[in-house]
Amino acid sequence: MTQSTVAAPSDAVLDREETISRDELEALQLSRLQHTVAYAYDRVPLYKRKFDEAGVHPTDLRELSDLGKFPFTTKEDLRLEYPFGMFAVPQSEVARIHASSGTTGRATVVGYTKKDLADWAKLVARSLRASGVRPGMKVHNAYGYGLFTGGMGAHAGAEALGCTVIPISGGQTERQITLIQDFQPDAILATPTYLLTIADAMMKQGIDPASTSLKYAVLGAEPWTEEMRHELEVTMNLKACDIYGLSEVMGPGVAGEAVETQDGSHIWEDHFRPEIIDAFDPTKVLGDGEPGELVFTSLTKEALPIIRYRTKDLTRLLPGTARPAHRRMGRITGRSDDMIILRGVNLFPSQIEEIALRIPELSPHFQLELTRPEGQRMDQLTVKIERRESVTVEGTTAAARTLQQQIKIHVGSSCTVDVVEPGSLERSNGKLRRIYDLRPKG
Ligand code: DLL
Repeated sequence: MTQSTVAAPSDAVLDREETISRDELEALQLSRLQHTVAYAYDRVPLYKRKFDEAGVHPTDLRELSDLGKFPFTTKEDLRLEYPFGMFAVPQSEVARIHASSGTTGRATVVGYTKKDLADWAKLVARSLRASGVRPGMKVHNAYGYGLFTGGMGAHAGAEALGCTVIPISGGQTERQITLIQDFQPDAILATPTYLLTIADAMMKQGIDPASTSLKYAVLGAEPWTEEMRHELEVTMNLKACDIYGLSEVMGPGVAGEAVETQDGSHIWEDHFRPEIIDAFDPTKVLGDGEPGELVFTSLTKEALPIIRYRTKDLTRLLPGTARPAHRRMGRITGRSDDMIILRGVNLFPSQIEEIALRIPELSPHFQLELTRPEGQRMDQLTVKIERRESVTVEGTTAAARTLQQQIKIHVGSSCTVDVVEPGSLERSNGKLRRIYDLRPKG
């Protein structure tokens, strides 16, 4: 099989805001934006301080482009205000708290009022529906539950859509497989690399991953490529769509992809105003189509209004298609803080994924190791990648050379390729770590 045989489902009833004109949407954005900046300024001391320092006042926002006058918010701001300094409502009105894992510093804490939770569920429901999920379907939710927004965010959205939710969370892969076989779900929600782990474990058990009941997968929380989509769609015989989001802005469902076009996630612009800025010169707001860093301003959030949040995600804005008024985001090439700079060349793991998956002998399981050998000043990149089960060890020599050459041609970096045995690299349980930086610190 060279492509999935699952068809896009028949039409669904859409939210009114999904079908409005761009003009109507922008008028709605402007009034919501004016409200949000005033609301943030009045209720959150950090915003008052930052706006005053920048010499801007909420009344300066007369048209959408005036947003560019307002200061950015960063993860650092949320960390400094830890835990609840960014909240715009008294704690008694906060219905739920989520937080980032805090592996790279203090956790960032976010809060939601009851209305925020209802809006969030509505937007996840909208995203799932766009990706082919329908009321009445059984949905296997393998995003992690807990402080991470993925599990509970996806759960509430699937319930709001009218699905039967199976809240398995991430991990316990053997059990996931048993439940997929016994409960016969129609859709699965997971990170792309975790779905790969599930497919891989099925094959090890002698189960054909294409034989399950799954027809739709809604995947996100980490960068993935068109090549990975193809891999998963063919291996599992399903339609795989993207879902994007981040906790500081809401969680999953800030943007979602339509199954009929599969051309990038539509940003739900009735709730979020996106901008693209030059990551190196943030004073420059870039036009649609130009690549840069994605910035979001929330338009309806009560507990944690967020103004011009710098996501560090690198992408571009594209015109709406399946939902014409809502612009799409291109695939995220990577995060500016995930970028490897190797002897002056910028490199992202997704570029390696794209190239490796075009080489039939190589599997999608790879990791990148950065080292600086003793006595040398030059950093070295080693791509460790598993061969496909069906290929002999001898058959991998040419594949390794091809990968090395293709990386040199398309990325511009010299690297070493180490083809390893199937199953020898660590498998994903959620967001997969691709980069192992083994260079001496300091
Ligand atoms: O990962 C929320 C989420 C959960 C989205 C489930 C989709 C599905 P955080 O843990 O705050 O929230 O991480 C947010 O993950 O800034 C991106 O770098 C990355 N990310 C999220 N979705 C995608 C995606 C959730 N579809 C960070 N493609 C973001 C690429 C993504 N990267």
